[in-house]
Amino acid sequence: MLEILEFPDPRLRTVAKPVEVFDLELGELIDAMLETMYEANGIGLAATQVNRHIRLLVLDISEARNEPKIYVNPQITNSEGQQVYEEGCLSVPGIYANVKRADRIIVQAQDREGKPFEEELDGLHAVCLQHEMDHLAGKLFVDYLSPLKRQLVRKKLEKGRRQAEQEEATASLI
Ligand code: GNR
Ligand code: NI
Repeated sequence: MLEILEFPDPRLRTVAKPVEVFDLELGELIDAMLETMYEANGIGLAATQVNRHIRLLVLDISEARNEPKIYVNPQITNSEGQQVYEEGCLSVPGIYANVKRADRIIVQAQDREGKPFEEELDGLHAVCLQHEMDHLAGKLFVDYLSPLKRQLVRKKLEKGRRQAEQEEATASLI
C-alpha cells in the first residue's frame, strides 16, 4: 500500500503534470493506487495524494467495489447544474463538509494504454471526479470552507495525531 499524504502537507499543493508515456511503470502505479484506494476504503484516489505529481486518478463508487475506473490526463469539457454533497477525503481523515459542485459533467481522458475516451457523469460519480481533479490542481475540499473552519480542521487533525502518538508511546511501555 502507498503512503497517503495528509493535510496540511505542502506536497498536496503540487500541480500535476500531464502523463506522456504509457509504460509498465504507469501500469504499476495505477495498480498500486487502486490497491491503496480499496485498502483505505476510499471511492477515489488522485496521484497527488500518493506524492506522484502526474495527471492520473482512480475511482470506484460501486457498492461491490468491483468497478475500478482509471482516468489519465482528464479534462472536463462541459459542466452543468449544481449539487451539494457531504464530502470526505483520505488526505483529511475524519472531516466531512458540504461542498457545492457541478451536477453533470462531460470528461475526456485516456485509459491505461493511452486510448482516449469520453464520458458523461452525474451524481456521486461527478462529485468524485471533480474532487479528484481538484487534487491534481493542488486543491483540497477544505479550501471551499471559510478560513476559520479550515483552521478548526487543522487543529482537529493535529489533536488526533498527538493523541495517536501518545497512545503509541503508552503502548510501547506495556
Ligand atoms: O473516499 C472518499 N469519499 C468521498 C466522499 C464524498 C466526496 C468525495 C470523496 S473522495 C474520497 C477519497 C479521496 O480522498 N479522494 O481524493
Ligand atoms: Ni480526496
